Amino acid sequence: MARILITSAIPYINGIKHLGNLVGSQLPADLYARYMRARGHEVMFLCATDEHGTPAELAAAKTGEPVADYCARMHGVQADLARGFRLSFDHFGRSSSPQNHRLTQYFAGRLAENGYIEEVAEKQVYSNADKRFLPDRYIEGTCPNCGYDKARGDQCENCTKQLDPTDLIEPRSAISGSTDLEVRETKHLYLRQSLMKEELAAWIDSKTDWPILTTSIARKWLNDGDGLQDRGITRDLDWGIPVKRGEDDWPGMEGKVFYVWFDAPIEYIAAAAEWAEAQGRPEADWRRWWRTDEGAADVRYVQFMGKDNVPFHTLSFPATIMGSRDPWKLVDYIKSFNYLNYDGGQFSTSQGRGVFMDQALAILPSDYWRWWLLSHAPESSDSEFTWENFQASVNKDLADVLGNFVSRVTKFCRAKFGEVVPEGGSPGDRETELTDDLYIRLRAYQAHMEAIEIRKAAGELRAIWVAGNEYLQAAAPWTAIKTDPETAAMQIRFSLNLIRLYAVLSAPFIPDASAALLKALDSGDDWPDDLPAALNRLAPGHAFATPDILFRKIADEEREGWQAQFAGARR
Ligand code: B3M
Ligand code: ZN
Repeated sequence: MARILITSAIPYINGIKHLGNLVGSQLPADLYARYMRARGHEVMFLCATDEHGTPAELAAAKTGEPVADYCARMHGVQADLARGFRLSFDHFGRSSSPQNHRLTQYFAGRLAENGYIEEVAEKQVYSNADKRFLPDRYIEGTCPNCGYDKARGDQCENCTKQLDPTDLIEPRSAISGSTDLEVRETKHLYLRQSLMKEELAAWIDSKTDWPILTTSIARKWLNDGDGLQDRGITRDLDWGIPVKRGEDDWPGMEGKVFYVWFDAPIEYIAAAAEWAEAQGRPEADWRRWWRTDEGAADVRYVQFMGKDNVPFHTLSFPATIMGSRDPWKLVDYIKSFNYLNYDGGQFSTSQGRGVFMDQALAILPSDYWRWWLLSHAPESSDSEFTWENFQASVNKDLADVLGNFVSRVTKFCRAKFGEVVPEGGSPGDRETELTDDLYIRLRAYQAHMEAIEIRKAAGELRAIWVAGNEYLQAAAPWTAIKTDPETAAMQIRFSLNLIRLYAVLSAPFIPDASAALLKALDSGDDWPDDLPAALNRLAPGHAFATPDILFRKIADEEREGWQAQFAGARR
């Protein structure tokens, strides 16, 4: 038994995530966590909401809530949706937690002690009325290029010209509207990751088994000029983790907070600490996942994320960990994803384009979405969601192949033998052949799951379902029963055991359907380590209940309706 630590990129707090976000991190991480638990490994699966930064402040300003209230509410919304999609986190934390405050300040202190923090003096706009420094996008004024009067300090929305706040004509505070602004000198902290370039490069080079997508992005940023520039890790915002050096105040850093990308990955660690607190467990229980000197040396740590998050996870966060010179666990494997597109374009949160998690669950249960998304995961390239493809996949894979097999077998059994597993004769050549075939397919399925080759795993699982259908078609117990009821009974017993096998193997992809099947069959979910034994698991005389329809088909009109409903922007 191994110990596996799994984290998914933590979703921003400002708004509900779309299906592209879901399939790029949380959902595949859940698949892997479920699979590893099913194989008997000890798993710690963590996620959280990413709550700091300007976007959170702006989103709260829009709804008129204090930002802390906004974040608490949206955390609840995201947690509910995660449950709706059956994401089996051991803990779904918050980057604004006291644990993350402490850890982030601790890391900053360690980095400073080890010479990896530089204090840099910068000139920045200060608002006397607001009594604070203003980030670029909190300054508004007239664009020198096009004359638009609501241009922001970082960019003009009208003509798209990139701006510096000092370029604006008649600049004013976006918070109060005050024009009483001045340029003041202020200090910021920089993480000197350039000092760790060699160390990071050697570390990346040692990861020969990582997906090309991950290492190519890491290498590009490592080697292409600007990639490993020292990064500012502090901001002039109210909402965030106050800049401290461990537990001590940091002179000159009053009123400043850490940059959201500095504290967000530290939340992976903090989420474990939050988990321990929520469970009423001692500190040692979470530290054994994260400190190699306190039990984590044998932990395998796997991260899941979209490709845009790779630079932070291959360079900045490892630099934070390495620079602490403490024995914190570094990631062992990074599974990254390309983008899922929506019907000829991109999913877009800002434009409300595509299907969002809440909308998806309002239409169909989570298994339908899980199956489509995972079996079309954007692994080797971007992939595309279309309603036609979704309909075809659900109708064919889930309803025709898996669903039909289950209902034909159980209904036939109920009609001819009652709701108990019939006895019948001994399995023959056809059953042995299928068992041999399934043995090979099961090995392949397991290998793909272990390698986190999600599409291949889904393909193998589908092939395993198909094999059962073909068997049933060829065995034709509905014909056999007329002349040879013993054989028909054996075939049905074998097929009922196939259903149980399918329920167990499919659980990581479609957990609800799997649980419904196992409940109907009144059986446990132990993994088929011994396949022939697993196919004998439901013994003659074992009672079951005929399950309800597992998956319904999507009709053309329904699909067209959704197409029309989701054609515009989200309202
Ligand atoms: N919140 C971006 C995203 O949701 C960011 C990830 C943080 S991972 C530490 O894609
Ligand atoms: Zn302009």
